[in-house]
Amino acid sequence: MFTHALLRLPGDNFAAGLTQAGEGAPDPELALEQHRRYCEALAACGLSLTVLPADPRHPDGCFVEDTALLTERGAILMRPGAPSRRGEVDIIEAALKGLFPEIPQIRSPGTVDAGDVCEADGHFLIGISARTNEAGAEELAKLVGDLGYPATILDIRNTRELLHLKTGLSYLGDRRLLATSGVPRVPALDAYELIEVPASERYAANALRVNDHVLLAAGYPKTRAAIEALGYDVIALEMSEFRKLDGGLSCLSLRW
Ligand code: CIR
Repeated sequence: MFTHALLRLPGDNFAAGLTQAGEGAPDPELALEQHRRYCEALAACGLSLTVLPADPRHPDGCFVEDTALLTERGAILMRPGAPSRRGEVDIIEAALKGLFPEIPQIRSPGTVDAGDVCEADGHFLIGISARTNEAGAEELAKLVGDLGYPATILDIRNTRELLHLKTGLSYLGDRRLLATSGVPRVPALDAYELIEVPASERYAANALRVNDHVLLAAGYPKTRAAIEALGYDVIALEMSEFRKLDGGLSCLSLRW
């Protein structure tokens, strides 16, 4: 069960964030409204929220999930692959200090965005991407290994539509993964039931199981129906403005 979440508001300069989506500039005010509804959804799932103010130095700062990996046994700070995002980690570190006893960090030359890390019941699937390099993935596998968790490294660099591994892969719980066809079918995935997300709905593959609910981007009826058919209660959220910055639903929060 999750009891808490950490988030950061999108700022006035949100539209200056990194993107390859080619879907136009996001509207910062609408982003703020969508963020507010996202916060309401987490609260409805029973979580207490800490919402940090926007940081004008970091237009991508609301995508907090990339900066840290939280596990039941400890936290690990990342070293984001995009130089413009490295400074986002300090404030998250300050917010997590005191909650987690010792927090190691990925070191240079390693880079990891935690959007490349999908935990499936204590097994950590780590993607090597345009943001997470081999040194970072290996260091992270060792760090989660120190916490007693197994890890599998997948190379997603050949799948252009995946910014991060979790862009196309989410753990629903109950040994079920939601996945697009772009995620390499490595043997470690055989331990799970794969719920395939159709190419036309691939943005919906980044979903978030929070306690008794699954948070899902609004507007993807086939994926929603597939998840509901498995018995999950879906909360659909408008994500249009975050999508314009390549942001998935899970990356707006850190949960513990
Ligand atoms: C970036 O390119 O880094 C941000 N504009 C979006 C990051 C989204 N992170 C995620 O989906 N884990």
